[in-house]
Amino acid sequence: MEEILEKFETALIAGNADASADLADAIVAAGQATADEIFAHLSNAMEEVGSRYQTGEYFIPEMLRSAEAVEKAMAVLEPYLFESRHEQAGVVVMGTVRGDIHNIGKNIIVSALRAAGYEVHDLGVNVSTEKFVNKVRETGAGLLLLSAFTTSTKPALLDVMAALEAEGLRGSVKVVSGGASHSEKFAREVGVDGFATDVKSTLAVCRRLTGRDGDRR
Ligand code: B12
Repeated sequence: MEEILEKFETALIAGNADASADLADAIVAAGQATADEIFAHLSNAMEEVGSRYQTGEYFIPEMLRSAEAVEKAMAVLEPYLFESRHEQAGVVVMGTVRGDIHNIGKNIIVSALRAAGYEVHDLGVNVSTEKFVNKVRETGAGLLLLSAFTTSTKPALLDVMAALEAEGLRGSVKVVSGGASHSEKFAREVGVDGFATDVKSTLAVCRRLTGRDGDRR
């Protein structure tokens, strides 16, 4: 199994969408890999892509090809990952904040939360404050997860926090933020309830904040 997962990681790094989807099929057919193992390889691959970009080995087109490979693979893997779901863990609204279009890390967290049993309403990228607030109200979500990858997103995050307060929703929804170039100090300054850096810590924060019953419905 480990060999298929290694090949899967390599295909993602290479941005080979067809091979990634085929290997995802092989992972599903073998039926042995756990959700944790799959997410670890996905994250490793995208971290490697990020560092190749930073060292100048990769440029924007290569990153976009890897992003597409992740998307194609996730389409195959999501039903398999959901099979491990036993209970409804809570309702989550998630999106990347206004002015920011990064979505790879967000999509990984969305899939991980769904695999862990959360009902996730993914609003996409460059999401306005109004859209976040309306979705939280409409779904009765107990958790709002905000992805923010550039430091210039701080005003957008503060705006969401202020709007939740103004709309009387702050008491009923726990807010968690995360994303590259986002530190614990930054999260504290924004005033969110939790911060996390990867799949494992995000699931742990969500569990802690909801006590597994964060859903208000
Ligand atoms: C890929 C990438 C892009 C791609 C995005 C493609 C896509 N579909 O997402 C493209 C090419 C479009 C892009 C554009 C830009 N980018 Co860019 N990008 C990256 C890069 C290399 C990798 C990001 C990534 O996907 N990482 C892999 C995933 C798996 O990791 P992740 O995103 O961190 O997500 C994990 C965690 O953060 C966490 N997580 C994610 N979301 C959340 C949410 C919550 C609630 C929680 C708890 C956890 C959590 O879990 C995820 C899984 O482990 C990073 C550098 C880096 N090393 O991160 C720069 C980076 C984020 N980009 C950067 C910049 C500056 C830009 C641009 C402004 C570049 C430009 N000059 O045009 C534009 C911004 C456009 C915009 N308005 O948003 C900077 C931000 C710097 C800063 N301090 O603000 C970075 C850090 C690069 C750098 N060092 O300069 N980028």
